[in-house]
Parts: sequence; C-alpha cells; structure tokens
Amino acid sequence: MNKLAALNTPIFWAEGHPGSLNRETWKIEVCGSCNKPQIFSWSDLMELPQRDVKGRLTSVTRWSVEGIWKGIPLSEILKTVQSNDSCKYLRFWSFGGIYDTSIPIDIAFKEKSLLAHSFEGELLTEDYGGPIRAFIPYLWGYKSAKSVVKIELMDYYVSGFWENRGYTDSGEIEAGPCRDLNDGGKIKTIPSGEVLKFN
Ligand SMILES: Nc1nc2c(c(=O)[nH]1)N[C@H]1C(S)=C(S)[C@@H](COP(=O)(O)O)O[C@H]1N2
Ligand SMILES: [Mo]
Repeated sequence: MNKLAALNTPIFWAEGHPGSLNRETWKIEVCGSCNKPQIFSWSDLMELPQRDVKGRLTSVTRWSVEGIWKGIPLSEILKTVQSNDSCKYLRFWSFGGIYDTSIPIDIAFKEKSLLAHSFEGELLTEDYGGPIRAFIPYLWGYKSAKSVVKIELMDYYVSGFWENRGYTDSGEIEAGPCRDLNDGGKIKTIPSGEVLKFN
C-alpha cells in the first residue's frame, strides 16, 4: 500500500475517479500569458530540475497530511515558458476538463509549490493525483489540482470547481480544528496560513 493510503488520506475526486492513467504518454500543456507556450511530455518534465519538499496537504474538510513531496518547482515551468509580466494567476486543469482551480503567480513562485509526482519516494497513484498534480502547501488542498493536464497562464482570475461551489477564491488556510493524519487522525488545532505545526 502506498504511504498516503497507509495514512488513510481521503481520496477526493469530485468530478469522478479518472480510472487508470498512462504516465509515459502524459502531457501537460502550458499556455496563455507567456512567450513560449509548450506541451511538456513526461520525459520533458523529468528533465526539468526536481525538488524534494517537506510539506502538508491540508483540506478545508479539516485534515492534514505531511511528507516529502517530489516534483518540478512551478517556478521552473514559469521560467521555461517565459510568463508575461501581465500574468497574475495559474489556472490548473485536471484530466477530463471538469476540475479547475487557480492560484496567484506569486504563490506559484514560492519554493514549496510543485508539480508533484511522488510522495515519500513512491510515484503517485491515480487515487492521489498521479501521474502528476499540483502541490501547494500554502493554501487549502482544493488548490492542489490532481492529474494536471493543462496550466493556463492568466492575466485575470476565474473561480474554479470548488470556488464556484462556495469555497474561498483565496484558498487561505483558516485556523481551527484539524485531524493530523500523521498522528492517527488525532484532532488538533492549526493556526491560519501554511500549516507548519499544530498548536
Ligand atoms: N481533480 C481534482 N483535484 C482535486 C480534488 C478533486 O476533487 N478533483 N479535490 C481537491 C481537494 S478538496 C483536496 S483536499 C485534495 C485532496 O487530495 P487527495 O485526494 O490526494 O487526498 O485534492 C484537491 N484536488
Ligand atoms: Mo479539500
């Protein structure tokens, strides 16, 4: 069993589980407000600089899971496609084209924001957003789109799947009770902002 499953990490696919996905033929199209739009194949992605990030995926439904996520820093993607100065948001699209969510470009440039393909040394399964997903530990988990197929660079903001259904556009993590999945799901308290520790 993979580590996320072993920690009883919930599997969220609001639009329906995508079934089995092919890693080797996976592509991510990066388009919109940039000089060099590009379609990244799996091998293109693997040739970009990789980073290990210790961080938490924290859901607005009040659970948080920590581990080492590995992937390509979003800053490397933005550098490669040469995002325009007018670009203000990254809009992620998941496989199937139903789930989308957007984050401010300054959050994408932060060191822990990744296109992640592994957790604790294991490639992500489809359940957890494999072959590759956004990992944005600074914001609620709904900003970490799973099984990403497209990133649109945007000069303006558009609400995504969950934002249209009542979750905040900012995705700022709000203080309150939260289950620590690394500690058997024990209910603890988180401060607002990126969860670095429990109170
Ligand atoms: N495509 C897609 N991405 C998604 C979601 C989803 O339903 N579909 N749920 C989001 C929410 S609300 C959270 S908390 C995390 C959960 O990630 P997990 O299912 O890997 O635990 O994925 C986010 N990304
Ligand atoms: Mo969530």
